[in-house]
Amino acid sequence: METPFYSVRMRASSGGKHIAGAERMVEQDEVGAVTFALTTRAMSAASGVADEIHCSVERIDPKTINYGKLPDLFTNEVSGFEEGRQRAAQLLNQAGVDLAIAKRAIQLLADGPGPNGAVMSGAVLLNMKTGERLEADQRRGVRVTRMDLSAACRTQSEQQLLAHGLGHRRVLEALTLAGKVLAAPGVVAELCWSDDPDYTTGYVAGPAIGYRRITTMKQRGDSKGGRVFMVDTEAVNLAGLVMYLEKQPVLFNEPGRIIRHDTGVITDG
Ligand code: WAQ
Ligand code: MG
Repeated sequence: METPFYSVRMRASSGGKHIAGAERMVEQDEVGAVTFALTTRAMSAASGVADEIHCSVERIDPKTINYGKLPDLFTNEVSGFEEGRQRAAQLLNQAGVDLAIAKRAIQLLADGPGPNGAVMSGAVLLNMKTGERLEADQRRGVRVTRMDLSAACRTQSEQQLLAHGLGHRRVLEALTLAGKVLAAPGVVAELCWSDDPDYTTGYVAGPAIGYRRITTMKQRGDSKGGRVFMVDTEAVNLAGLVMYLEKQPVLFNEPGRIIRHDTGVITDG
């Protein structure tokens, strides 16, 4: 019998406001340690003292898992957030999104995409042709879950990233999430930057361009951020896409390449 996997998910809130979330997909003997690690992390979240932490463990049938390769990673050094956002618009455009829609996506994150400029706990789904928002709940958005790296791929990827000075856990987490999103039917591009006021690096990712980090997407101290997935609604049915993003287990068993400086060359994978 194949070894079962378990989806371990954590979300923490303070006064009803989402402050932290993370997830892993691991084999049985790691469930205890991972639950401990995620809970500990929620208790020490920089964004506030959690008054509620939910940690869930769910068995995954190994036959339902999709396997894949992580996207290639590139870094764009920019001098400030204005240049960063300009670069993001160009990259989104390279990924296949019209400049006007790309700018709308950037503005959404700059303003805070939730009600009254709030940060969402999940992502915005944006119609890449019309700029129309497609997510059912604009407070929560769509949360991508059930993705991780195989143990061997994690070890390799961690070493690779560390060697390039990219050992911050956010990098591998974002790369993993982007990897699942890029493999989604109908997703043409993703735009992301953190809501953490001290973390200013963001990225643009697309099936055609890989994972393109941009060193500055906002000013330090700015606590807005989020994710926007740009969707070709002619290529996918919305319910199917949301189902894939929220439910389909995806495990990466092959690391991508790390290219220190983005030369603007588009790779084919
Ligand atoms: N599914 C959908 N959206 C999510 C998820 C998820 N699982 N997790 C977070 N988000 C959304 C939500 O709106 C957050 O406010 C926002 O993304 C940012 O999340 O290469 O750390 O975890 O140096 O703060 C990117 C660059 C870092 C990493 C992104 O995002 C690098 C980051 P955070
Ligand atoms: Mg955050």
